[in-house]
Amino acid sequence: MKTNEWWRHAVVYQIYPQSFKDTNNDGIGDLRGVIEKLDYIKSIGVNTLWLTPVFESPLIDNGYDVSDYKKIASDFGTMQDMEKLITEAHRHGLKLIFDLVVNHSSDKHQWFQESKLSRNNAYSDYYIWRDPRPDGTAPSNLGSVFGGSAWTYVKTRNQYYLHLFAQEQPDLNWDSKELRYAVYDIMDFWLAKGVDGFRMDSISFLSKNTNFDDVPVEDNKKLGAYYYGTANGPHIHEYLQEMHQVIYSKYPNIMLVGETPHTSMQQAKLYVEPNRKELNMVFQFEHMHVDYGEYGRYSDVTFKMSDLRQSMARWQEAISWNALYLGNHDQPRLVSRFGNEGRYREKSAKMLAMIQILQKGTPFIYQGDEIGMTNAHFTRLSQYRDLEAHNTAKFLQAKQLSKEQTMNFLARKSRDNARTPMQWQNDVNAGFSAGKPWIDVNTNYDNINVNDAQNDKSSILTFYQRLIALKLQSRLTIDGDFTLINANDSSVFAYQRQLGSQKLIVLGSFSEKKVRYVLPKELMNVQGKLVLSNYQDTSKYLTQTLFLRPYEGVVYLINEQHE
Ligand code: TEU
Ligand code: CA
Repeated sequence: MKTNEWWRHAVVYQIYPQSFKDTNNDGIGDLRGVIEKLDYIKSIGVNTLWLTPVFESPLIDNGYDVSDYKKIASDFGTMQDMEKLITEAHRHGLKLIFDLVVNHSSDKHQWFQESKLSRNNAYSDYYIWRDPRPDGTAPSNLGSVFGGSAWTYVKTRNQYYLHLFAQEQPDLNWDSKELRYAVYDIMDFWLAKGVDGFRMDSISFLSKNTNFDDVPVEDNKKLGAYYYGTANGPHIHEYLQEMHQVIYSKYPNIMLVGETPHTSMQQAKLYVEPNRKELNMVFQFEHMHVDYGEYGRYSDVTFKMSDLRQSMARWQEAISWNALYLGNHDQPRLVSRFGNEGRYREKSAKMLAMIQILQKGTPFIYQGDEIGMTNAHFTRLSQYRDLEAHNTAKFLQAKQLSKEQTMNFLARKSRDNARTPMQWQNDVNAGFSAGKPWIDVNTNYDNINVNDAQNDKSSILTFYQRLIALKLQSRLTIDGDFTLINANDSSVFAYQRQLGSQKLIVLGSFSEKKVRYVLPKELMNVQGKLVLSNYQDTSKYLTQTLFLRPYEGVVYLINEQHE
């Protein structure tokens, strides 16, 4: 493996600092809290950290609205804290990637403060401004992610500016070369300090169709979806290749992972083909849409395993290298969404981890999933902190949904489910903070916490440690080909990884019942040895027919050269 391809052997732990560990009792997690927990993070077996944004920000969107890309938000700490974190992470043998949010900045960024003043100053075209329509209304019918129009009027310029997200998140104009090179300068600033790469936020929106004509409006909406004409626009690959050329020429050993919402497989291939020199991998969203309902993400639709399996397998077979994830700070807790957070929480969390991590690509583990943290089950709207939750509640109530239904949709799918404080021990505020946490702690910290998990050989944490060790120990699990097994089985998600004469058979039951599972004929009478299971007494050798218990996950190794 070429040294600069370390990301093929990376297992990444995503930290949401605001909710990770608070060391100065203001109820907000901070960088010193991350430093304090590096030993724990290392003990999981991961080798790379991804930190969500900690730069100066009004925190309208919890840091995804940056007002100074080269300063640390005082809520999270100081530049010295960050420099210490970089040093300490490396001392622990951990790479560290930052979250670069450059599709948009905060409206409090100095660039925007200047840009909105006039049509001809140095920053006038750092953002996307358009004249009002003759009747004074917005330039187009584009809606924004968080609800409402994607356009906001500014009197001083007598123009509207574009914001795909909140109005406090004006989109940067990537058609401006000065702006692009100002972003590369920010990347250089952090790479020079030793950062090992970036997760690039909303990167598929950087280049837009700039005519901004009206877009189609779905029947239950008043405005057009934010991704029409804005995702995977005309110059996106040109800009990423320019970024690659500028950045990699000076820092050849970094990792760039793009978050690419609303990106098809064909488009994703263009981002990750190595010889195109754009990104190493992308977070795509197809498998995150398997439980969308008539109002999109917020719904009470339960996913079908067959849809999840089909989507993940499609991307495994079509894309050379995938970012593997089932949860993050934008998604509900994976054990609640795809597993069973009640009786089979432990079994299903382990099985899901196995199915995710042993696929081909770089696994991303979100803080708390390694101990099986669940959705928050908030019962009051006032418990939610995410602007998306509050905007969604308004939207759903305008659609005449009952309060119960609205609260049910939020409880199942809100991003705040993944943003409740990390549960360290069975103590006040789960050991996260001695102050009042910025968001309620999940009430189940008494039996779901790191401390208990570390003292329990059969914990989800212990299983993650063994699973990550298995993932990293051989070329089979890194480079082996992926093939689905029994692609239509109603309960079991099964696949094999193959490299030369070695095969790894991975089987995960998504059923709460015991199921009978018969291996396909091509796997008849082969010698398979058990390497991992989430039950104690799984048979040591692969048999033709298996009886998988509720959420049973098993991994067998076949060495065909012994045949
Ligand atoms: O999310 C980009 C994105 O696609 C959003 O639509 C995301 O899928 C949505 O929040 C799900 O409901 C990135 C960040 O991950 C997210 O936290 C930010 O809110 C967003 O960009 C704006 O920076
Ligand atoms: Ca703090």
